[in-house]
Amino acid sequence: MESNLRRALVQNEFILHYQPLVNLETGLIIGVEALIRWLHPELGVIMPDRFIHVAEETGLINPIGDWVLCEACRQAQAWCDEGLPPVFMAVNVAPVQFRQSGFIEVVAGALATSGLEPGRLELELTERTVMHDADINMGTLSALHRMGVELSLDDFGTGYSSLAYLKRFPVGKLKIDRSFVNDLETDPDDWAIASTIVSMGRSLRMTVLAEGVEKPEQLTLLRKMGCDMAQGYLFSRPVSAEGMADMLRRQP
Ligand code: G
Ligand code: G
Ligand code: MN
Ligand code: NA
Repeated sequence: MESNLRRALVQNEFILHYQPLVNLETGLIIGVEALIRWLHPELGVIMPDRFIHVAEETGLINPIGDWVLCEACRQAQAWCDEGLPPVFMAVNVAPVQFRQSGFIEVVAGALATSGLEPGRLELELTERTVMHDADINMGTLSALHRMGVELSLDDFGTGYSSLAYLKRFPVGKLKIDRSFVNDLETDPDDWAIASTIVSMGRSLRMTVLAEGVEKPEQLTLLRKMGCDMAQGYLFSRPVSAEGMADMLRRQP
């Protein structure tokens, strides 16, 4: 697997798909999340769940992650140059990648090469990534924030967050993990967790996004709670760059 991953990188076998991030007040797509896929010459499409952990264990996540950042920024700027409605680009960052020395330079390089405004890039970090050695991470988070890059906490609610750090970190968005959204309309505990995250986010002046929204009933409840944004199959599955461009083109 490791040598296959190395070859995949050299031979350009990775591609990005994109999933819309929707503003619940306007119903408009205001951002997209980049999600990697491996187009294996013999095996076909391989999903990230099957190779990201190997990439993390072998350190290959650094060059792969660098490629993702550059490609996502390039694509966001290309859509903008085509005259499509402006969207921000959300990119997942693995713990190892975030902690590599020179991560800030990689981000700066991706922005400089693509010409993308820093404020249109959002880095998705997990609680696990930022809360581990929180004091050390504060420096990296602050530097990214000073560059103008947006930060979000992915899979929120599944890790452990210190509320003290949540207050201090320059993170602007919480992404409610989809495990709390799955049964939102039938499980009162999930409803309670989701609405607590929404209230907390609002109190801390953060944007809250619900992941994994599949049913209109879930969307109705999230709107009532005051959730700002949503993502999920109800709106669209992750699609190719062309598919995403078509979706943006149809939008006012
Ligand atoms: O793409 P899919 O919808 O199957 O994603 C599965 C998992 O892989 C998710 O947890 C997602 O965050 C992760 N993932 C997808 N693309 C990337 C990427 O570019 N980098 C990292 N580190 N993780 C990714
Ligand atoms: O961990 P992260 O949130 O980065 O990864 C997003 C993952 O969630 C991707 O694998 C994406 O395909 C998946 N996903 C996005 N929307 C939905 C949804 O509505 N339902 C389910 N089950 N998965 C979703
Ligand atoms: Mn994510
Ligand atoms: Na997530």
